[in-house]
Amino acid sequence: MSELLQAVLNSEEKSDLRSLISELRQQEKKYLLRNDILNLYGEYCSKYEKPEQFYTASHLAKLVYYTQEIIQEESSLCFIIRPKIASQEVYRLTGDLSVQPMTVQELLDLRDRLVNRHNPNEGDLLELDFGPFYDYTPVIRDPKNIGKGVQFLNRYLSSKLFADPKQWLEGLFNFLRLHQYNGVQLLINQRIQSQQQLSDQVKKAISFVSDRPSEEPYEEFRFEMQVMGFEPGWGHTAQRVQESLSILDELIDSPDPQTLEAFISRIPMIFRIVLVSAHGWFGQEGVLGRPDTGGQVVYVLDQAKNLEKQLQEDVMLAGLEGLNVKPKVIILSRLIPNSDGTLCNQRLEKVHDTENAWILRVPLREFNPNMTQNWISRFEFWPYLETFAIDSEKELLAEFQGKPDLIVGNYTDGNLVAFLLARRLRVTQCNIAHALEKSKYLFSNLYWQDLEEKYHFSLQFSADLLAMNAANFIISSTYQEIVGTPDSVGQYESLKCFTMPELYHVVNGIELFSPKFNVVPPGVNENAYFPYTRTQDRVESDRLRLEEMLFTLEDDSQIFGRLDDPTKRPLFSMARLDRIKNLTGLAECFGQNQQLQEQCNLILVAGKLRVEESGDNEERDEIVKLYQIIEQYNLYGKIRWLGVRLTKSDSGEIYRVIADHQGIFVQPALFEAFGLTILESMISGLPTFATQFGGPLEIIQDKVNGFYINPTNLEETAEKLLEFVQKCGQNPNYWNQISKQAIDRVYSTYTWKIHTSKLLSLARIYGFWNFISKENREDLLRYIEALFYLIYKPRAQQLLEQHKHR
Ligand code: UDP
Ligand code: LCN
Repeated sequence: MSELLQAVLNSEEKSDLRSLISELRQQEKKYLLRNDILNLYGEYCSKYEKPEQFYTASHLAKLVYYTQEIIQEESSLCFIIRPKIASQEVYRLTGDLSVQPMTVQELLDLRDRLVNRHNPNEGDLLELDFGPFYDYTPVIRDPKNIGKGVQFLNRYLSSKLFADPKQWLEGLFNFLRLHQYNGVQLLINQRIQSQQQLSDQVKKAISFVSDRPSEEPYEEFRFEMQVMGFEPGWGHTAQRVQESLSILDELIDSPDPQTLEAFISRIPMIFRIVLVSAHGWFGQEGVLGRPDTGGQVVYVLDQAKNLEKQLQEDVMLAGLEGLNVKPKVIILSRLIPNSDGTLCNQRLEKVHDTENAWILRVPLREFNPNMTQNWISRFEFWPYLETFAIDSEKELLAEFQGKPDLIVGNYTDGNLVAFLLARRLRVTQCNIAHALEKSKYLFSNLYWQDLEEKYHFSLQFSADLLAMNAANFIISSTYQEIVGTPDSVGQYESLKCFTMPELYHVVNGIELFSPKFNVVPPGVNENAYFPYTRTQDRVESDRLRLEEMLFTLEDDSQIFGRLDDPTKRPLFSMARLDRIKNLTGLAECFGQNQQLQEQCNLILVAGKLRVEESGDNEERDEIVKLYQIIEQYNLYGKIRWLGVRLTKSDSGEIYRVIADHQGIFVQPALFEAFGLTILESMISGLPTFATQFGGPLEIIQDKVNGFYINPTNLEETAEKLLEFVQKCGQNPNYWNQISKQAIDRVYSTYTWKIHTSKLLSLARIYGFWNFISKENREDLLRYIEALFYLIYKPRAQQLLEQHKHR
């Protein structure tokens, strides 16, 4: 039984539990979430004047703290307890306070009953269980090591493999023979025919290169190396070749996991990468800030540029330049014929500042030109993914003149396409979620039927389950994206066990302890976003133009509001006008606090100014709401709302102009998966106040290089902002201090260089282990395929039929 419940029941706090339950029974709510439970407990303690110790440190306090949900039934209560990260226990507490553990199935049935969607014929509903497929793969034990998959895998598999030297050496030898570029053999050739020969020749080659000048270019001794059995790929100079061969020599004689990792990271095995970002406007100009087009596009573009750079560096270091090796990165997206002035109707577009990175756009088939010729909301995109993947496969093979070496999916749709492509092409699949929609909408699974018309979560959550289980590895931007924090559930964790009433029950949706998970945060484009103090890199005319645009320009077509006093400290925010971004919440917070209004102006860059110009449900609702708030709190003269689409360089300069005015960046999202704007504002030197719900909690260290806010508590948020502003008034250096620490935080932890070298190293290592251990995932992939055809596809087909009539 739960230790926490047990402790309460075995102490004198049992009677408190009884009275707390009686209070709870007065509540109308049948389903209490953590916040409701904490509030109830707080009220209980103050009503009965409980001492502080009882409120914070009693057994009951601990039970309350770890209880995520309570569901009220007629005569009993169901407690869902999360005693530690990534674990869940469920108990039924009866009226006489006896405790029975509940199975996952019982819990899911109970939830169905709660929404009157229970199927009385037990066993009638499909159960999805991915658990058995992980039974024979290694799992991490300690939750704090979740997200460090590759280190774990390396250690685990190495120890297994090295225990059988014969198998190990054979595997290594076969792996080395595998590599080619455009038909040209790399690493070793036919002159080396056995493992023994490999070992002998390596020693011979080491002694040969050791006698050469360390900086001698590889091309000058290429011929001698070939005679010994070695092809290009070991290094660009004598010294590098010697180092690589010495690592190999050590691996043959006395292998250990670190040496193996160092060796695999040098193997030239990745030259062609596909990054799938399927929905929305994918372009380099004029696309950001639209519904569905935000951080993912920024992330993928920056990632593509940096991957190319890293691949080029690796090619150079491996000594492959003489072979005319040209790494290629393709961003695969959809082609949108009616592209509203953007280049999204262009099949192929070169990525700026790269030699061989491209955006390849593949059109959707013309099921209904009204839909497929235009932008389609990400919530409606599902029916087109399979045919898009089939058509893209042909185009990719033609563009690459062969198969890619790695396919990276982005967001649910891109990840599903990545799965379909990787399955057909037999290529390593990597997933990046960006944001799992399930965490953004409360009860999105329980009430999926009511939300289906607008959001089609049945398709989205199914696609998430399929793609994440199929992926060879997953990269997440934060640890909490996987398993949350001690008091909040992670995004992947939320897909572990849930009900989709009348559709299916997920009893085990994902193995959170699997080594497939790796935390690799993104960076920020350091050419566009840099500290405001770097005046030599700033363009004076841009600064002046943006300063005018932010504070004084009168242009009703794209700017709303005139400031009474433009010199007041600006509170600034920039985001898409999604409900979850909560810019309306920020406006309300500002509206409610007179003192804050006296000290500051509020400046927002967001979406469109007019409902009729928006094609997105949530954006339209938010536009209406923002005007209502401005009216309700009479914010005229104190707020500016810019419905502008900025170029990349303008979006960088805008943060710096706000910093020139000693402004503050506020990110008030109700939930933010990661939050690139936070990196952008911090690197620019802006003190940043960001939501405590989601990724920002890991980016910012509270009160050191930024501040957390709880955007559901408007009064507290306003107070925090005001306190900071007042502190800056008393001590002008305070702003500078936070500003500097924010800049340092980004440069030390969030750079694309760190990201890409880690990503490529992961791709190589997972590729290596797939080859060596002949990991048999065919049963899992067959299960996933079956679910794709039996669940996903029929539902997608239904939606397509609806689209045909639009
Ligand atoms: N952005 C922009 N103009 C806007 C709104 C957003 O250029 O009107 C950019 C912003 O600079 C950032 C990205 O879009 O690079 C948003 O990324 P973030 O991760 O903060 O949020 P998302 O939109 O992905 O949820
Ligand atoms: C999507 C989001 O919602 C953001 O939180 C992320 O920063 C962005 O993608 C990039 O990963």
